[in-house]
Amino acid sequence: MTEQYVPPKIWVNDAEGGNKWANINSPESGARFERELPVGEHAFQLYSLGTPNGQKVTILFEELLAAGIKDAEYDAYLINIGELDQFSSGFVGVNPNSKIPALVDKTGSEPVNVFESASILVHLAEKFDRFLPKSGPERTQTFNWLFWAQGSAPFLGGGFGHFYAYADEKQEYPINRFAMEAKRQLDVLDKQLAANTFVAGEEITIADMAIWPWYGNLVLGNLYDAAEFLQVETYTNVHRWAKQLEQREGFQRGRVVNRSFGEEWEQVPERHNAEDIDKVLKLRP
Ligand SMILES: N[C@@H](CCC(=O)N[C@@H](CS)C(=O)NCC(=O)O)C(=O)O
Repeated sequence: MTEQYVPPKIWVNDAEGGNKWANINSPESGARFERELPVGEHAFQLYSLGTPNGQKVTILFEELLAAGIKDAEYDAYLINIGELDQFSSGFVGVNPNSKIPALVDKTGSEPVNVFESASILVHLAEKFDRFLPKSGPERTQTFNWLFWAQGSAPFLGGGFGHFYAYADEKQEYPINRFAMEAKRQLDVLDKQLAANTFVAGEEITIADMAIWPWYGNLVLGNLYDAAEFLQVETYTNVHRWAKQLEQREGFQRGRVVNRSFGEEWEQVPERHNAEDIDKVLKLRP
């Protein structure tokens, strides 16, 4: 049991606390230094990192390209959040919230800044009329599960993942609290996928692309080394769905973009054309 913490009357920024990620945190938003973002030749400029939130968008881009939509070509630049790239004036100019992913869409007369991963998914899905039903109950279902992902995953990542994998000191109370919530969420998803091929019904949608990077990676053993702790194999429907999506070309390609960590064959820090991914996936054993 750690020493009892009594919150002071007024919160103070205790920079001593935390771990190797603590220097990211600050109670203030905004740019910390001047630097422009690089710009490539395609109409879509993505600034991201291959974490689950980043993978959502690169999976959608690669699914669009795999569907033969050539106008979905994009440049993807690495934003290394450990190096504090998200606090450059250029990045903050696109996303005032300083979090990946962020997109600049230059297809119109004026560039459009798009941030928040779900907003980027909707923006691209509407632009290309793919993976988001135009109307009716299927569209509502897609939004239900897309918003479910955005509301739920922070408890998995910022809650469970933070205390189980990243915090220097392992504390029973938060780990118990968030393990319980992570398992409850997996159970919700498992029941939905018992009755449906994909999360929003019988067609793949952007909701699958938002949920797979978190919950698919988790049950496939790719997240936080927590598969055994959470007994993820008991969620058989989530596992079936995760494996099914893992086999798709767009998922295999999208999940490796903007990664500068993991195995050699899953690291494509920058992507400017299909070959950038091809040459790395060739190294896969
Ligand atoms: N709700 C945001 C969350 C994005 C997010 O949390 N990004 C993390 C990486 S996965 C980040 O950029 N963190 C950097 C920081 O907090 O400074 C979204 O869905 O786009």
